[in-house]
Amino acid sequence: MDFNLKKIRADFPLLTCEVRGKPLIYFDNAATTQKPKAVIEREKRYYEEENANIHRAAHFLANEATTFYEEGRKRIAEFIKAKHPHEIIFTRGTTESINLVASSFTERFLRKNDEVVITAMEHHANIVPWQMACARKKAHLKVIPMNEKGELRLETLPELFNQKTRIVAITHVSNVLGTVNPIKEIIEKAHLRNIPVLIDGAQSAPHQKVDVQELDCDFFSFSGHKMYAPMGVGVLYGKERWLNEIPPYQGGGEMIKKVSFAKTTYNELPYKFEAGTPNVPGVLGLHTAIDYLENIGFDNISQHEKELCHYAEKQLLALGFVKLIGTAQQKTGVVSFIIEGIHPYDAGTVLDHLGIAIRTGHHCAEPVADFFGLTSIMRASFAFYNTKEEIDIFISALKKVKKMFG
Ligand code: C6P
Repeated sequence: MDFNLKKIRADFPLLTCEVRGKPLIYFDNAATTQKPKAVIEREKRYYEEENANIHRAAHFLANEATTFYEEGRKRIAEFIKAKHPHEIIFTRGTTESINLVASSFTERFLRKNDEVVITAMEHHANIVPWQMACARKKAHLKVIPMNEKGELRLETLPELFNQKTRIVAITHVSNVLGTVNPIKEIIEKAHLRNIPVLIDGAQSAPHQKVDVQELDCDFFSFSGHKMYAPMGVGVLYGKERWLNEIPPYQGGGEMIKKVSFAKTTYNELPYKFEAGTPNVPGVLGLHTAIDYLENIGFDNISQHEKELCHYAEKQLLALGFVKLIGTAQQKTGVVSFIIEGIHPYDAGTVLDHLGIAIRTGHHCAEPVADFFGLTSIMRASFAFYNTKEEIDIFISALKKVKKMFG
């Protein structure tokens, strides 16, 4: 498909809205993306014409909803190139996907004095669940450090990946620094020691094509709402072997084969990990979002977003009063920065009054802000529907901010 920005923008109703009397400039896409009409319509159609619970009844609507839901699973398996659809577990989002592994995998495999390895640039969703698991099992959390550019210090891996390491959990793309980590290399190094690797793909799946078999990762997690799909639906991919070996995460309906007061046996994959009523319209919306994205093409998406990032960084540096946070060689999606002497919250508030949505704060990655000696950082994060003209308006707005506070 041609990359026609005007046509693409017309697909997103919210992009035509005004905020505080100004045309909206939405640069908070790493937090959540706007939804195309096709996704909104898909959810609406489900509730207007198809609503029923799945896997539970013999009637027409229930059968149809079950078919659509399972077609969604197949589509997602194909999208990330999983070997089997039953390696796709639907969750509420990346956070729940990681909590599932941190709970079930560690229940089965983590013992006293074992180690879990994460990195210095993780979102809290890929720190806290592991801390909780380590506390439960009296194990230790180890951290791959990073340098001032926001790149992982891979020379530390030989020491960090050792006979006590039970799992490595790393982000594919940092939500604060935009760093694209060399996960294939890290996975290869971990596998040399038979250590499984979980990838937090929350910030990569919306921007680049993912092939879990090519990466050879053991687990991969992402959120629907960051890739133009509804909130409340996410994915955990796990290799069949691991999913078979680890215990269920939650108990309830659908995840069982047979229940008696004496004993319960569990369902097969993927249902063993899907207790209770799932987010059926969310899965249908995610299916539609993936069709939409693949129709635009990930090459077009990556190229346009890279151009936006480079353009924004160049314009920000040209201002002369901005410091970029995160200058890794391999970056995507986000541009974080500070203005010396101006609190990000003040700057963010002025931008908001000009119709520009950016995020300020520690972005749920407090250790990253700590590393740079900061408590708050400004972040502009882009989607394929953003434009260079929007960046120009944003840069002019920052000049106003500097005049007001500087
Ligand atoms: N980051 C941001 O503004 P959930 O909330 O489960 O959909 O995703 C959690 C999560 C996990 N890992 C990474 C790398 C993330 O960026 C996020 C979410 C948002 O940066 C909200 S804090």
